Amino acid sequence: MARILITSALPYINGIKHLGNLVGSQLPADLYARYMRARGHEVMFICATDEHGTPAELAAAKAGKPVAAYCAEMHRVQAELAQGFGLSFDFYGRSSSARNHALTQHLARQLGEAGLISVITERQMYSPADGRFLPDRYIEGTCPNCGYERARGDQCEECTKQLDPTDLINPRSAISGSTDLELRETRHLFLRQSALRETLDKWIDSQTGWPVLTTSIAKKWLHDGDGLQDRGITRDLDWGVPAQFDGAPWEGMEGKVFYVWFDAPIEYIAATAEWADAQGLDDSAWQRWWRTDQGADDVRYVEFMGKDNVPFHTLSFPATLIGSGEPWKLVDYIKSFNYLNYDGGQFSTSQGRGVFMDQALDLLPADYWRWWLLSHAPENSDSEFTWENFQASVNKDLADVLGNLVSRVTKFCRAKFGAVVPAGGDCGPLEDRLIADLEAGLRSYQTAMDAMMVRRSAQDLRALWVLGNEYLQEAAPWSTFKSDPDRAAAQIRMALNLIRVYAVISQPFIPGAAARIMEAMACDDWSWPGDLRAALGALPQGHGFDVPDVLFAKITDDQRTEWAERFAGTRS
Ligand code: B3M
Ligand code: ZN
Repeated sequence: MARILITSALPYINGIKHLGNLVGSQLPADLYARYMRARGHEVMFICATDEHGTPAELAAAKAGKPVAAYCAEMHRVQAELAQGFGLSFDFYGRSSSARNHALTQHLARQLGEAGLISVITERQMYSPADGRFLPDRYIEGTCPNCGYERARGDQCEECTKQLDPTDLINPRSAISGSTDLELRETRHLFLRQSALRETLDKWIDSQTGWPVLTTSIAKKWLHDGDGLQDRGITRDLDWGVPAQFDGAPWEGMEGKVFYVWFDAPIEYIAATAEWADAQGLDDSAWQRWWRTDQGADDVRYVEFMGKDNVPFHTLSFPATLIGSGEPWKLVDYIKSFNYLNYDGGQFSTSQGRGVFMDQALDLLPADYWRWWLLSHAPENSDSEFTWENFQASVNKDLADVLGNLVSRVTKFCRAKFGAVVPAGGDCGPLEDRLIADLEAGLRSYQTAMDAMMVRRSAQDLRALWVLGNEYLQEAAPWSTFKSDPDRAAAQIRMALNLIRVYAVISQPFIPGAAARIMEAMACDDWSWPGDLRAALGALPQGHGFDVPDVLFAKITDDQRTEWAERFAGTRS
């Protein structure tokens, strides 16, 4: 049994996330966490809301609420939606927690003592019209790297380059739209990442098997142009972790806070401490996941994120942890994703384009979305959500292949043998072949799941469901029953057990349906089928069951057309 620490990128607090956000980190992280637990490993699966910085301030202002109240409310909303999607976090924290304040300030102090922080007087964008400095997302303009016109002052979403507000061409205030901007002097703390460049380079080189998407982005920002830049880690904002603490070594930081991207990844650790606090456990409970001097050397740490988050996780966050000089656990594997597009364009939070998590759950149960999103995860390139494609996969994979099998087998059994696993009859070569095929298919599925190959895992799982359908087609118990009812009993016994095995192995993808199948089968043996032949005998002769209600309803053409129209515009 291994110990596996899993973190999903922390969703910004600034509103309900769309399906593109969901499939880019939280959902595949949940798939992996569920699978690893099902295989018997000890898992710590952490997520939190990312509550600081300009995204939070801008959204609160738009909602006309104080930032703290806005964040508290949106945290509840996001936590509920996460639960609605079956995201099985061990803890869903808040980056505004006391734990994160303390740890962020602690790490900054460590970095300062290591000589890795400098105080720099620099000129920042100031807007007389708004009466304030405009850091990060308070400013928009054209990306100097790729020409994207809606780049924000912290990062270009299009090419992933980290930016400073002063880098933007044709800058404008995101608050007032004012282009009357001037440069004013202000003092900030800078993390001397350039001093860690070689260390980071070596560390990345020592990581074997990272996805190309992850490594190529990291290497690009390590080596392109002037190489890794020192980064300002404080901001002229009110809301955030104050850039000071008892005995603060830095003057001129009064009234300033740490940059959101400095404190947000630290929340992965702080949220684990929040978890320990919530459980009434002491510090050793979270430190065994995060401190290599407390046993975290044995932990395998995997992070999930969209590609725009990769530079922060391959460079900035490791720079913080390594630079602190303390024995923090570093990530072992970064699974990153491309973008999911929506019907010929981009999903967009700011423009309200696409389907958002709350809207999705209003239309259909979580499993429908989980299945489509995971089986179409944007792993090797961007992928696209279309209503046709969604309808086709739900109807074929879920309703026709899996749902129909469950329904046919349980109904036929109830009609001919009663709602119990029938006794009598023997298995033969047909069943031997089925088991051999299932064993090979299950091995392939496990390999894909172990390697976090999300799409391939979905294909492998579907192929396993198909084997059951093919078996049933060939065994044809409805005709066997007429000539040899005992043989039909053995076939149906096999099929009922197969349904239980499907629930167990499909649970990471479709936990809701899996739970309903198990409930109908009156079984709570969720153990992974290590020995398939034995697992296919888990439901003994005479074991009672219920016929479940329709597992997956088909999406009709009318529904598809109606939804496509309803979600064609933007949400206000
Ligand atoms: N909140 C960006 C995002 O939601 C950011 C991730 C933080 S992970 C520490 O895409
Ligand atoms: Zn760009």
